[in-house]
Amino acid sequence: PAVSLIGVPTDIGAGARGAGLGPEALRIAGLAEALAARGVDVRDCGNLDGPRNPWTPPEQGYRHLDEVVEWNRVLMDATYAELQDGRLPIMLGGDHCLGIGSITAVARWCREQGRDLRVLWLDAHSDFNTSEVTPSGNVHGMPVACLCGLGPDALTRLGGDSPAICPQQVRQIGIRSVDQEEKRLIKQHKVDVYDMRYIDEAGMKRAVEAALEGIDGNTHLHVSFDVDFLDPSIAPGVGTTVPGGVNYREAQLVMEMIADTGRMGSLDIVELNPLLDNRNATAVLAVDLVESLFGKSTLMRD
Ligand code: DIR
Ligand code: MN
Ligand code: MN
Ligand code: MN
Repeated sequence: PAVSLIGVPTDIGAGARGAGLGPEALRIAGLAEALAARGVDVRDCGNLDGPRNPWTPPEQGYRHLDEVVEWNRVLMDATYAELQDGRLPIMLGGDHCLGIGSITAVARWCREQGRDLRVLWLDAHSDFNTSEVTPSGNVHGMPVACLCGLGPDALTRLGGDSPAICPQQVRQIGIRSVDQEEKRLIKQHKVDVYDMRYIDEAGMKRAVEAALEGIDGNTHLHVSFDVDFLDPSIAPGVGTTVPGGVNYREAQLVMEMIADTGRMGSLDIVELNPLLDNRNATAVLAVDLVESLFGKSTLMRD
């Protein structure tokens, strides 16, 4: 396989500064080298450029909306270009608002290629807020809603058509923090959620099997990996930690099961904030998990 690393150094949609340093933290943790060691052809496209963070309060339910739109426009074009070039884009975030641009591009490409898109959203949060219900105004809490057509035109119509995807294409795993009104929206739009209670009761294996059900050789899997999916004890380098998260073994299992499908076509790694980290441990763990996503087995079976 051939992958392209796209650095998206922004914290424009987050509630804490520092996620903009995520791309460099992932590079320093050896992401490109780890993939190359697995025989992957790696192109590092460097970092995208976008507006600086004005760090102003929300206006009409959105913080930094114009800047969020601009970053996502730039990312959408970059993602689409790498897909057109036959490569698997890996977005090095950056906060999770970037999922709007990356997935809008992936959805367009899949439509043009006649491929079925399935989005796996690995996260502590559902990211399904709208300006009416958001408790924070931070757009990193809204990307799934925007992609499904709920949000400002500038974001829902980033790729022209809206919605970019429908809720039935999304599977969420690891969820344990959903705001009150956001919960109502998730139920109303019937998003398929495998929350921590499901994982505790049925196990991660069953959750991932259910989330991957129905995929076939024509499926493009987009994995949107928010590192707060992981338990804070193993992944402290994130602005919005939530206790009770996915442990190391469960995380490896998810990644290996995704690798086994052979269908992953694009990946976001988001919300990594090295300012809050412990000697870059979270980026190192993310690289370990990406190795598993690309077929490295925990038991070194190959
Ligand atoms: C919270 C936190 N639900 C919000 N969201 C996220 O502000 O909308 N934190 N995504 O990572
Ligand atoms: Mn998220
Ligand atoms: Mn999150
Ligand atoms: Mn591994």
